[in-house]
Amino acid sequence: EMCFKGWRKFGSSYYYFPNERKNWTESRQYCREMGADLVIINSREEQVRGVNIYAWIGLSDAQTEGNWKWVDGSPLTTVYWRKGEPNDAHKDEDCAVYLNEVVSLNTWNDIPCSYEAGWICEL
Ligand code: 2F8
Ligand code: CA
Repeated sequence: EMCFKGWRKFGSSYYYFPNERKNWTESRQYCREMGADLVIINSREEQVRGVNIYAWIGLSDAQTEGNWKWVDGSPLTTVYWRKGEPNDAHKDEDCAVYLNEVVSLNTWNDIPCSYEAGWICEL
């Protein structure tokens, strides 16, 4: 079975949690250079994997404000925004991060795409 060093297998996908911080575009580029992309969360099983720092997911509304799309263009089937999110704070929050939430499955927040965060690749 194919297995990349440092990647973790859950279900039918492999995930990578780099120990660095980059903005959303650079994070996505990092994943793509390995033939992967930022994670697309489309099941409850995928959503429960915890990370304890902000980590970019493959979700953005940079193209059209309020129209959140996954990096592969697929529609949101499962939605796990934190309470009150997405709020486009300061009208400048077009990229989504995941932050583990102990008491709730709802872990997503929108923040500025230029912010330096961790990220999750999926292959
Ligand atoms: O209260 C929610 C709010 O908290 C922060 O802003 C103060 C977040 N910003 C960053 O983490 C950069 C907002 O995105 C979030 O909506
Ligand atoms: Ca927000």
